[in-house]
Amino acid sequence: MKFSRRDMLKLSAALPFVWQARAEQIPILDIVSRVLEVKGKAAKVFGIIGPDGKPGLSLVYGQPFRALLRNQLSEETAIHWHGLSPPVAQDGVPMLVGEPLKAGESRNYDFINKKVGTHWMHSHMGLQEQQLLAAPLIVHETAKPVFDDQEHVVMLHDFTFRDPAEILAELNGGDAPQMARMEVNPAQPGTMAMSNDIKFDALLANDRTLDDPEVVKVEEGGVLRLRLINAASATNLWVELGELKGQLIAVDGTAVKPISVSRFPLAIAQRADVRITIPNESGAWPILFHSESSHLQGGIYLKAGGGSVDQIFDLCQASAPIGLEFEAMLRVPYALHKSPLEQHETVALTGGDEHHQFGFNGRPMMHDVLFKVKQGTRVEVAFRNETVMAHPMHIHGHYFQVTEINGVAFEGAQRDTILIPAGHTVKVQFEADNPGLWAFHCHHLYHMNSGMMAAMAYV
Ligand SMILES: [Cu+2]
Repeated sequence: MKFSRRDMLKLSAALPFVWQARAEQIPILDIVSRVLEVKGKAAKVFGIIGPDGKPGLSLVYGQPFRALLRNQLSEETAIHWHGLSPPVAQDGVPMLVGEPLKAGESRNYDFINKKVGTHWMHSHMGLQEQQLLAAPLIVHETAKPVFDDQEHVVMLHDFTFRDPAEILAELNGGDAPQMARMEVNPAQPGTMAMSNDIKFDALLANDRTLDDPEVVKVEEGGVLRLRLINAASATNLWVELGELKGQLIAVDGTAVKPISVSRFPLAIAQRADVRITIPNESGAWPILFHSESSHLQGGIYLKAGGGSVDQIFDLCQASAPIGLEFEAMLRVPYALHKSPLEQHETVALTGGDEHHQFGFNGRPMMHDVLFKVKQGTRVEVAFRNETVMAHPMHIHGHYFQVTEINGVAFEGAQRDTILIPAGHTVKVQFEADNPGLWAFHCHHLYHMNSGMMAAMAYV
């Protein structure tokens, strides 16, 4: 095909428009302040609104991660793409690499994304996560669902009307009223568990309380893929499917060998994908989320046909602390590529005195380097919890396999966040394949801001 000069002129005239159209396709993520009504009271919170006006962002596997992040707040922030493994400069931890996003500032993000699954984005700045500065980040396998008739994302938050800075100051000051009583774990006599050291006002599911729940319309006899995200700052959860049965197909966005579930734990920052077959009749079924070791619950309703939604109160019997029985049942569905295992690290989770000071290996940390890894090797980390509380441990930029629980080895799930209950030791292994200075921390916001925030470097 030959172009005439006239064609060339037409083409070059059209080019800026082509370029402009492509530029306009970059999704905009707006970090905003918003007012939420919780139990009849107004609360000022944050949020991240995506290009379709809904929270967060959906991508399709194979697409690069591209976004223009605009900070509409009057304070600085930093957004971490929890579950993706970007180059470290785009990971959103400015205390380690890069700069915070100043008030009114915009920034472009552009990297190759190799992950599918249910992920999320959240502030890595101060205590903003407690003020709901978080949103879903979903990477679909294909543009159209392959297996599931319908899908629904549920983001969970522990909510307080209080200023989180006040809560942290109170914890660090060792004020008694804020501290919950230690409860004995009936499943493991002799061990204590105290993960909910803060009293919350509500458990929100997609910003709603259980007395005014979200009602999701489903098809009689259909299949629903629930993508659950525990975005709580300090609350591990039990998921209760009630009369419904589900197949757990992924944790932290990564496939596991499917297992049947009706009740299972979801620790802080973890995600779970559950396929639920809706009964072949009209009805309404609650999916409930119980706070570990407290009386709060949240939930949503699935409704088919003319089912009626009953009122459920947001208080329930206190649930048992979360152990590792469920984690021990999870398996990777395929053989993993494994580089030679060259490095073994032990990280003791320590602290928890009356001033709520935590740390690793006996000392409080704030972005200190805990250990260094060599690129191209496989690294094992043993988390040994010497405190009386559970800690959801998160390593940025990498995916680890859970390989051992209290001395019992197995081919466990691939995750980015693992709960280490009090007194337990869990080993994980990962490929050191993403050079940088990476955050390595407890995802309990108040532990993280009380010394459980370290880093992992490359040699
Ligand atoms: Cu912790």
